[in-house]
Amino acid sequence: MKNSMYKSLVTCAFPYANGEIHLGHLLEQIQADIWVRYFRLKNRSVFFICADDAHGTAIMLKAKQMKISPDQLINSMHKQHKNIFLKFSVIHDHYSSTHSPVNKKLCNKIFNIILKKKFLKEKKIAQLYDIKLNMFLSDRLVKGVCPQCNSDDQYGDNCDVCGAIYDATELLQVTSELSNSSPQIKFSNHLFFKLSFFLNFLKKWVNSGVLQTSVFNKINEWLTSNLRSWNISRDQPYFGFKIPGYSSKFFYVWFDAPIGYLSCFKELCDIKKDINFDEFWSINSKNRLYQFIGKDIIYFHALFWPAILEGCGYRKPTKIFTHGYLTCNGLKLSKSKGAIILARQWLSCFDSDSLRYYFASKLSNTIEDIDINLYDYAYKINADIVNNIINLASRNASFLEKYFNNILSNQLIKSGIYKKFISTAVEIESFFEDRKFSLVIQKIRYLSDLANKYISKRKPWILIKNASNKNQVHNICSLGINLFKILIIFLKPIMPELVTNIELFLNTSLMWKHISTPLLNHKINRFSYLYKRIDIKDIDFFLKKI
Ligand code: NOT
Ligand code: ZN
Repeated sequence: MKNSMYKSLVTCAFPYANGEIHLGHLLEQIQADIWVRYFRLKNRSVFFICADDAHGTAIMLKAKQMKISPDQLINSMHKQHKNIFLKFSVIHDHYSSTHSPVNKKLCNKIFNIILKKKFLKEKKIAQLYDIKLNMFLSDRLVKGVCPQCNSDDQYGDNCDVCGAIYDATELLQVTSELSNSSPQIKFSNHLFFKLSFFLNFLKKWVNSGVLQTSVFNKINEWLTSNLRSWNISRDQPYFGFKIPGYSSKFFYVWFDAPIGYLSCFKELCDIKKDINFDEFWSINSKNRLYQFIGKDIIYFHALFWPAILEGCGYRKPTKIFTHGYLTCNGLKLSKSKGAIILARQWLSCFDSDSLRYYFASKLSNTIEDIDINLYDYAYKINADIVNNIINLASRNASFLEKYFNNILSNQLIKSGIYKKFISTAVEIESFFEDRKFSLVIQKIRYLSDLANKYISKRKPWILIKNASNKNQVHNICSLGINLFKILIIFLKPIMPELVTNIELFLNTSLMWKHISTPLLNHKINRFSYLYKRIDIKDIDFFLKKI
């Protein structure tokens, strides 16, 4: 079957509800949104969903620190996150929360299935316990001396210096990050998901082309070592869903978050009555499931998640698309490293389309990190968008307005350049399909340059001085606008706001199929849309401010 016959469901990883959306989140969301918009441009049926990841210790602590309830915190974050995605033209068909009643019900259902099928075992384990605060401490809430290399200031899961992986209880001179006291070791019963039970299934599944090669290699390493059972329970106090039948235990946030993919879609089905949950999630679904994630959460998505789905008889993802980290001048953009740029800070100085364009110019389908540089960003927007693309429209539009009443000529000049644009569409199409957006941008840049050179060479501003050339000028400028129109179709998934304005100017709405049908004898509107040039001073100002 052709791609276009299937329906697709696209997901992004769920942002935690304890912090604001930053450029790192946006990289993934914009990557997915461009792909989804490309599908829509081709009239393919696609749904795009996401949610806030609303549970866990970090959210509980953050709410406490803010002196509000976790519910208040996640509700206000949910509004904020939804709003900011809209401002970047990242439009989900549904944006939910893992704290929803639908997710609670589904978590219980899935838990009961895996319990009944004996995929769970109970085990007593030793954990660090903060006696001042009466709570167990997660790995990131303790620091101590590495048991292998003796480096101090290390977290409870692994050592930053020597790379050793250990249990938090093995750390030396350990202290609680919350109360600064020395934690005690305390025993507690926990529920473990027997991942090793799924070893053969996982080996086959990761080999079936669902992962990029580099991700596959990494996972394969994990699959050759023993798969450790996975603790899906947490002791109270915890903000999350209680495990049915275990009064003081909660589901670990990483148990209910992936289930959120299912429940978020279920909620969408309840909203839009014409989509069917089973049509997407039943084991023999022919529809596609594409999941965008960052490389830090591969383990959860390529091992636990498919194992849970397999264990409960649901379909598995068609593809998992992993991207690298976003860095700014080489620094990882994350709160812990301090090099964070918040989405809202971005909007205080720049627009959303320009970020989408710049990200696209950097994005490929690999897991390499993506380094951004704001001076490079300004240069690209000014050179590609303002000087090339917008200039192509404005210079041709000015003649059409002045001499031809904004009506395009009724014929298209037979020219190599038009054919070139049409034939490049085939390449661009395959770049979009493969998420090689940087190559899409390269081609757009090349074609817009070509189009401007074409116009410059024909010099309509000289030709028009002689009345007998009027027809020729009409044809040249109409071709210029038709070339521009094709570029705008290529840009539509990437810069939706700009393209909406351009569609008003062109007096038509554009789909992929319109690439090869030129606008002839067609009335366009007055060209008034200008894309703001970015001043280097704006960049200096922004960098000082953040
Ligand atoms: N909140 C997590 C994170 O690393 C991602 C959750 C992924 C989404 O930011 N759901 N699942 N699985
Ligand atoms: Zn060490």
